[in-house]
Amino acid sequence: MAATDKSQAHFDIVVVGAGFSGMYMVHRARASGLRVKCFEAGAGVGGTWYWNRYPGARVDIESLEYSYSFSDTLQKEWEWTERYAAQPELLRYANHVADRFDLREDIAFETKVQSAIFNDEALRWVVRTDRGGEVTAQFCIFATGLISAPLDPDFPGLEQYRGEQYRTARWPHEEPQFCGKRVGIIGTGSSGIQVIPKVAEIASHLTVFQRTPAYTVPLRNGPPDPQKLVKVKAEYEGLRKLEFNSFAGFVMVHSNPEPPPTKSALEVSEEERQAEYENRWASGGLCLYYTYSDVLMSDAANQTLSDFVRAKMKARVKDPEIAEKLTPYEYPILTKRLSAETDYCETFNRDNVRLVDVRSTPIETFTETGIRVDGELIELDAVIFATGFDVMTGAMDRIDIRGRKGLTLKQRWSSGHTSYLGMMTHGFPNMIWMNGPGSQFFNPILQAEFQGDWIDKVIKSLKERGKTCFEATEESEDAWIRLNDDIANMTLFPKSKNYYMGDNIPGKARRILFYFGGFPSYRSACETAARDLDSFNLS
Ligand code: N01
Repeated sequence: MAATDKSQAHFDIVVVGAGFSGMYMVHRARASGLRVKCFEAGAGVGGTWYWNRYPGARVDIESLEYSYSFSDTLQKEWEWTERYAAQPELLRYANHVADRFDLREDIAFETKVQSAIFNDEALRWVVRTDRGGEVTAQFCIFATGLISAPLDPDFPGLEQYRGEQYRTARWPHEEPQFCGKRVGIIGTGSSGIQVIPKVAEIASHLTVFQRTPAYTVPLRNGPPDPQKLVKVKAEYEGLRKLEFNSFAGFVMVHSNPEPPPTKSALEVSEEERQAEYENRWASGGLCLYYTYSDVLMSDAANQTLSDFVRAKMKARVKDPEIAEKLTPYEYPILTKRLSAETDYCETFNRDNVRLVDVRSTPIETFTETGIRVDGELIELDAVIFATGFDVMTGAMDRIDIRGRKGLTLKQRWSSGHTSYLGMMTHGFPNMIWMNGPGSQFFNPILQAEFQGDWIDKVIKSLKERGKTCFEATEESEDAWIRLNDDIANMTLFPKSKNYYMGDNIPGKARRILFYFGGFPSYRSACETAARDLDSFNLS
């Protein structure tokens, strides 16, 4: 634990968070000669990959793509050992980048930002930390992560429970020992789906408490294809161009999928549609996002893909009753994040694994020794919570952030988050967030690079005009939010309960948290705004 920090200093930029976004921002700012200070709550860099170190944690975008593009030497030299890197390798990569670009010297670790308050007179942000430190900065940048604020487990009787408790999103550095133990896992989103097969292999018995079954697809991980590696490294720039011109920032370089068909799923024959789905399925991972143009827009088109995946899932599970319980029916596929997995469905063929449906019979209570459901006490030595996050807004919401005239961000967002270009909000001058509410749904590392460069460009522009502050106008922000809502309303997202709409947080206003217009249009909106600065109040 570092010593208490009572230092006071002024910086051009304060960055909150040293995950992939914060690390890039530090690098970018320094390259432009700006004085930058980054605060990070964890003891190391890596953000998501620092905290989520549970067994099975792994990325579902190919690592050749889920990696920085800003240094050609870095991307050519780094050797990924798997198509989809596991958490330890991603964390090694983050540390390598921090070392190679000397980022640590500007990062204060184990230091949590408690408040960021705008001083109207000095036109500066005053940032205070839990170590007693206070710094000021012209720009305050939140790189606090999009899926980084885990929900605290909230179950009746939990305080009585005497067994071990773990959260996937705050996994201990010392690996828990499950051998010979009866373990329970609550939650079957992407985290649960990754940890369940791993714990099933070790524990004497595993009970999975499932509320909503998820659509899952095999990841088909493996070592990178050596020929593919040579090809990608020879033409990395070309791959990055393709990614930045794609909708979501990844093209699945190993699977080399055909571009998404521009047709409707309903205008082709049953045979053609099945062949298309089979082809994507065989490629693995998130390839099903590459099917017909209307699977996220039309109920009937979506139904064809939902039915396809349900049948695939059922075929992997021996017991038809368990297969039925595991099969999702209550929401259209892709309106919750598709979970790419390894051996998830097969895990329920094991004798030591039991699936408990807590939708029809919810968890009644925890007791000292386990969990009671439907009148039955299930005795457990350990419970793992994989119960999700307060997505996009949660990490910033947990900090006391105040803009002009003391307006808190919580007040600003009380009837629904708002944002301009997914990076800022009116009333909070020179405050910018990365990969936060209203940002394009995109490969987060590449989006961090784009947004970091954009921030740098705007800062330079302000300087050239002799200005200190920029702040989104109310009108430009309203228009951005309306656009986000309009796009979402053309899709099926509002038709299911999902965290994209804020539905997993009681009381959170329902509004799409991402821009789903595709990266090219997002980039164009950002570039226009940076060019003429018309959509900002400058002071
Ligand atoms: O969280 P989630 P996650 N009683 O919100 C259940 C990324 N990610 O950590 O759906 C019982 O998806 C809840 O049930 P329900 C990825 O973007 C990526 O798994 O609300 N159950 C749900 O099953 C992902 O989408 C990777 O009915 C309760 C689960 O907990 C995002 O992070 C890996 C409950 C939460 O699922 C979040 O995934 C991991 C209760 N009281 C994560 N409360 C990869 O790259 C909640 N649940 C592969």
